[in-house]
Amino acid sequence: MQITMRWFGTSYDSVTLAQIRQVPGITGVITTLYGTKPGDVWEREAIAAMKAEVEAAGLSLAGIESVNVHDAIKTGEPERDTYIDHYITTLSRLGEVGISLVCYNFMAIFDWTRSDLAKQRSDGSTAMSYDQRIIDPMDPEALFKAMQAQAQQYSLAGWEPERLSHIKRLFERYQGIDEEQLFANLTYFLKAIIPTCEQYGINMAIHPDDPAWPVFGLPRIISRKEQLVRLITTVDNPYNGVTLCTGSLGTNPHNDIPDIITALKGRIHCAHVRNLRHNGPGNFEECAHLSADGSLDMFAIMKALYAIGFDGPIRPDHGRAIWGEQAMPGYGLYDRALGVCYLNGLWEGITKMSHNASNKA
Ligand code: DNO
Repeated sequence: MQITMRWFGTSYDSVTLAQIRQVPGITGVITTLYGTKPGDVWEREAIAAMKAEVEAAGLSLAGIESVNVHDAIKTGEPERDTYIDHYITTLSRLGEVGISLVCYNFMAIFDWTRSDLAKQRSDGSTAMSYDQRIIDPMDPEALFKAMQAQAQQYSLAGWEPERLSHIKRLFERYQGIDEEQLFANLTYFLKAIIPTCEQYGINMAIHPDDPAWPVFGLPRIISRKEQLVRLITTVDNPYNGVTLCTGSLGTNPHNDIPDIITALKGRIHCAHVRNLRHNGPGNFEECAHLSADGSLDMFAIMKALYAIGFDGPIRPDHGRAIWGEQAMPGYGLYDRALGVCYLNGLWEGITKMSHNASNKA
């Protein structure tokens, strides 16, 4: 596996590539081309410049998160074919520049959703949290505004201010789209782009729904094991894979993550590994990566990844805000760096134990 961190580019991130380089074991970053909207065709020169910037800092560009999918593709509107063509052009340019991993999601309207971006924790840190009882009385516009207000000056991936102005219209476009229709639109998209992925060797890694249940009555199709397995078997091509995000799948206590990892063997193209704490039905908060701080067994998760021979990029994910750091919610340097050290430690232990066991055998 390759240890990486997400980086939001020079203009948006409070964390620099030079800082990331000093986190033990990190050799690459996951980033995206800023200044583009879903549906845009990415310029080859801009992709190459982004890659060169990362490489000049002594890191590799391990993957793109995300090349976002235009709503017309998700809703299956007539313009979808044009936007799929754009997506294919972007993929081929990424491939020409040597990029082999693309993360994306197929969530309707909202990407990851939280009710609080800075919930006070008993250890004195703050972390992002979600409580369905807070979301229920809100309308989507109010949620959007609350997320923006709490994010202060930071731009939140998936919550770009320009989406707010047409949120009502977006909801209209999703009317009548149920889970089956959304799934059919996803497979239509994948079947169209897979030949390009094959040509350039690009792994597509869908990001699970976060939280892993419907919000505002919008359909959700990447929340559970059966849905993930259905996706990889319906478009049964090695390039059609998954981002194993423990913090997203883990929002639902019924999701057995090591079991999901085993079921997705060979199709997990990258992993976001972090912990969270369940506080009650529809209520969770993010926490330190350490197993003891949350509800997920991080050792079991890393062991399952090791057992399936996972060798893609892995990254810590949302951290707490600690030590007074001012940073984008979830994406400060300090707690994610602690997370990296912990994941490294687990992996080293698992690897050495397994080598010792096979030497004895
Ligand atoms: C949140 C992230 C998501 C993720 C996208 C992938 O922090 O995990 O925004 O990057 O859903 O398309």
